[in-house]
Amino acid sequence: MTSQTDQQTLTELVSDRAALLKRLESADTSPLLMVLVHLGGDPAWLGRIAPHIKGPWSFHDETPETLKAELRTAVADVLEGYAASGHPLPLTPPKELLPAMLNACTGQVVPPEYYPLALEELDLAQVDPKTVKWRKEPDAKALSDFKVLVIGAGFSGVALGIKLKQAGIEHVIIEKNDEVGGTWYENTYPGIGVDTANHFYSYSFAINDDWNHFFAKGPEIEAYIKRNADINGIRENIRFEEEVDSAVWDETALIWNVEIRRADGSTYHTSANALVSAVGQLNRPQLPNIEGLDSFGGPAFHSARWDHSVDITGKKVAMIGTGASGMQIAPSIAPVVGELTIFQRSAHWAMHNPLYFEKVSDAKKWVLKNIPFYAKWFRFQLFWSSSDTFHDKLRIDPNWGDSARSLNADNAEVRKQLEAHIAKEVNYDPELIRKATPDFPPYGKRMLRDNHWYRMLVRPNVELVDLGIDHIEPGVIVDKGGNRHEADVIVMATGFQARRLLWPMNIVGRDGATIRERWGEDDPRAHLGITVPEFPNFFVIYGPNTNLAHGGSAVFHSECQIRYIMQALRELIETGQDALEVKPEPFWDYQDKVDAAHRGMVWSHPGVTSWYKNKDGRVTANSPWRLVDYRNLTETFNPEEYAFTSRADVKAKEHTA
Ligand code: N01
Repeated sequence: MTSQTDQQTLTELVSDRAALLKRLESADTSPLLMVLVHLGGDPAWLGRIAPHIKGPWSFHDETPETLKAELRTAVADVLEGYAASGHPLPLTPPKELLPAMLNACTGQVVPPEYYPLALEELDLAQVDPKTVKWRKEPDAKALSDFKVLVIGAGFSGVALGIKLKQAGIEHVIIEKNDEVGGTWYENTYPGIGVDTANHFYSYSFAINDDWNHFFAKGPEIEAYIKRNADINGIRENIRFEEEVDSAVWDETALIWNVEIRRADGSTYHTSANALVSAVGQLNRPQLPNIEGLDSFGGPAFHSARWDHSVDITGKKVAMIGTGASGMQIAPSIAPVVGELTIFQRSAHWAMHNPLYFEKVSDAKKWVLKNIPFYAKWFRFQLFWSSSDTFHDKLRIDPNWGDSARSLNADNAEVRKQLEAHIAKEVNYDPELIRKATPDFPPYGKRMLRDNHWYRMLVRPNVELVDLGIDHIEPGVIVDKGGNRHEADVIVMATGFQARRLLWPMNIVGRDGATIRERWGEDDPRAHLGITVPEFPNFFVIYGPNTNLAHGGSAVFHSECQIRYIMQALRELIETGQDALEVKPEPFWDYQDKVDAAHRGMVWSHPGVTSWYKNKDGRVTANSPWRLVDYRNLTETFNPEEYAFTSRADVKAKEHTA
């Protein structure tokens, strides 16, 4: 239950007061307090409980049991009051209380610049504020003549499909797999899961109060995407097992001509007015270039192409790579395999979170489902817990003394806590501490969740090798120290070709410009991460400089991009223009701003090597912005930053020529 609770449901909810009070025992204090103040409007409760909420996670709550019991009673009272009076529940809390509520909800100070974002994320009035509405009834022909081709039916492609359908814009989604889900369909490695809390890592327009875990495993997320595709009838627009080979902009017709390859190798052509890439940055596996890999002889596969026909039980498994994927795989397979040898090129930081392994109890699910507004406040609390509060910890303080190990005082404090965690988890083994502790500041690479990685390292059947791989021979991996490690299976958790964004597609824009020429092998750039000069009516979701590495949720980011793209499409359809193209000035101005911002962030730190940077050291993958900044940057499509063309203009030009 969220907001538009009908009278009958409310009456049922309060019909057994004792049962309701019992059920409320499973509620977390912070969102329950928000429900009370929202519905009851009494700020005194904030004053009483807020001092006990020490931070945004439920485990930061130190409210005494007696006070919690009072809170539950008050919530029951207020719900009973509404049930008895027949008054509808207010959709929004008293406006003047919102700042104090947000602060109490998160146990921190939420600055005013976050209020619009908070209201949007909370969507208390249930109007889906990120959905783009027509400003005037679109001309029927203009609308029916306009077609969008979306590449990819993953988390973002499905969301865009939903928004296009709602707007009545004709579209087709080309998906290379035989199912929706993208990343969550392709990655099936043991332990696959998300490290952003799911009640936030999900569509803002499809809040799910049924997650089984606070950090769900892959199949549950895949099922969520499928469910949303089904509920919204998205499948009928998807062409499965087809891949876009090339897309060429027709400068006369002002359309994209797209060549598509079917699974059987045959091809066909189609056209679209607008082209949207929803393939993301992490779609094409990066295989390591190691001498002799081809001669290994046994099964060797990438983490995103897990070969389930290979039984690893009791086998000698070698895993290369210790990033987000490796960190989930190794602890999941270590108890099953005979020996696990992990080849680590660099150690990664991983943070402990007490909720990481916790299941959402049925009792908690009941609260999420049935207590009005609770799920929304819970989502906002998680947004805050996982997002911009970390950003300052990633900024380089030019006067900081210990600059090789940390960036600033906050960052140093994080490092201290992480080091203490590692030491405890590896039983204070000095050799393991040395190997497992990164030599760069925290957040230099994605901060991982400790998936029992460190305690896995002390298992007798696990060896962590940090000498680097020299070469591979049949059945053996030889490290740079000359040590020979026998292996039956190699797992390559070696990441993706993020810098070669959109590869292997051939995208050809105006005047024959190709994306590969413009971006090279490793320098993708786009205005707001979305649009590219010389490539009219072309949009990228999860494009250059939009990867989130300080916190937040990729879903949040893609929703910002989708809103912007939908506004751009609206601009075309409503104004009768046929093409839009970002002007060079705003594009380059944005590039300069991104680069300048990155110079002060951890990813530019000289001690950090990662796929975030290209060979020239420019950070191409990550967003330097806080979520609130990016939301504000993309909130409103600015037509002044774009050049518009119509077919009539083209004809007139041809005529003149
Ligand atoms: O890939 P990675 P990933 N020889 O690039 C090493 C998302 N994700 O698949 O650190 C030896 O992070 C490489 O070493 P180094 C998330 O956005 C999310 O793990 O470069 N080693 C590194 O250790 C993430 O950021 C989730 O020195 C080689 C590892 O391989 C992104 O996907 C789960 C090597 C690659 O790590 C990518 O994560 C999974 C070589 N030749 C993924 N080449 C969750 O939400 C590379 N490495 C939980």
